[in-house]
Amino acid sequence: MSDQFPENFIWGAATASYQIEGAALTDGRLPSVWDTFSATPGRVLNGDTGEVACDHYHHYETDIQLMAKLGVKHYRFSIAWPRIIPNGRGEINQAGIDFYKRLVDCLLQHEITPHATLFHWDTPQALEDLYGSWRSREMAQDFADYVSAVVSRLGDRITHWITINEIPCFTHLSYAVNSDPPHAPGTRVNRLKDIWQTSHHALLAHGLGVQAIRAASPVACSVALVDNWAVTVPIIESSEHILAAKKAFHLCGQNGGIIFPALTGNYSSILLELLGENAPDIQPKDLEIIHQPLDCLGFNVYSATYVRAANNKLGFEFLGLPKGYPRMNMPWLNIVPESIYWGIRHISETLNQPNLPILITENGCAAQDELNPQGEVIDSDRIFYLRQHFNSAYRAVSEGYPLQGYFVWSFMDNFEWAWGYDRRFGLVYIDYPTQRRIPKMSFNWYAECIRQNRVV
Ligand code: GCO
Repeated sequence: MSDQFPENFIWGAATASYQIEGAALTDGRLPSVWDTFSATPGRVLNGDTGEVACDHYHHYETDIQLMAKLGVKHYRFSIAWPRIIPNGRGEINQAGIDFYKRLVDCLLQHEITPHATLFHWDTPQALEDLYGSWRSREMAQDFADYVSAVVSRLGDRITHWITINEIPCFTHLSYAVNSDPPHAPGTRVNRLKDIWQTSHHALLAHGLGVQAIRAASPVACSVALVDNWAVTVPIIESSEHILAAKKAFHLCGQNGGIIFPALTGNYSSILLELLGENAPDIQPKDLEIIHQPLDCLGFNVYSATYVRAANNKLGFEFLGLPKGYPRMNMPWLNIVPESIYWGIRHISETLNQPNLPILITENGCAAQDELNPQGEVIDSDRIFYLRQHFNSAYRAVSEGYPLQGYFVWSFMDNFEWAWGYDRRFGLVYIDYPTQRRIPKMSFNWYAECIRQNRVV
């Protein structure tokens, strides 16, 4: 059991539109690339799609009542671009705006603060068809226009905005030749340069998006980017291995090519050198646009890589994991709770922004949840996972790092991308055939942590 977290520590839960909403063609929404992708045989496990998902579009009131029961005072969700501007650009769909108004009003009635992500991978299919979406620079401006449309209409009731969730996942994982399983649209781009160009366009969209939020918001608001930077953990906490982990953190391409430019205005020089002619084309002013002042940084973290000092040119080496290393129900979900602490410490120290508030915007795990004969889900493995990670967060807070809150992924089971409904990440179990919501044991455990404001 830890000591108490600071009094105003934010405890929340997170979801994303395509993963929970369903109602794929309701009230004027048009397909996103994920609708098309999941309708294509062989793309998503068991042929699952987000067409119905948790049908949150129709059950949002029940879901919010459950959130209130959980005791979270903050909820992170995402707004679906193809609900607001079904063709990606042009006409705004009032019914889409109205849905989010109802959702947010219901949250506010329950004294839950909304944190809205403006893009969580559901690119309008129309833009993919028009110009290959993120392969085109046009996307950045379309995104900014969409952001203005949303913020000018919902900014009276939402004051916590996140531009984009995890840039690598809808750029590199969506277009790279070797990504497995791929993400939508799953269009393979052969040139490395073209792949880096997609993430550059997404960064540009983020920068223009920040400007659009600040211009459109009728009230003062907080603006964040959510990233899943790669975390390097010293295998032993001695000065030599800590230094090695820090060097490795700097050298991860994913870090140098996403979070570095967003926070410093420059791609890491090491990455650019490494990429050579495969580096993206960067137009004058791009880096200035990308490097917008932020009020907060969102950190999505599930695992990490161990590093040790080594007698080689780099001064470090990444360590593979032994065969029996503990892992949750995903190939990449190795249990490395120190990821929370080191992820925060590296970013604060490396990027020289010691006071930029950080929120864990996602952490959680898939487990092989089953209903027992009494109709309960006793997910002690998820509790184990979360407890270790909460303790790591407590360490970061108690050492003075600017961690201000923690959103568990996910509030409820949902459509886990290429894994469909096969992997469950929720605190609430969804019985998909009946849409019944069943809080798991981890729900009760988290409720108690929130009540006591400490790890229990
Ligand atoms: C992510 C996504 C989530 C996933 C979660 C588990 O950030 O990867 O935001 O949509 O469902 O991470 O894989």
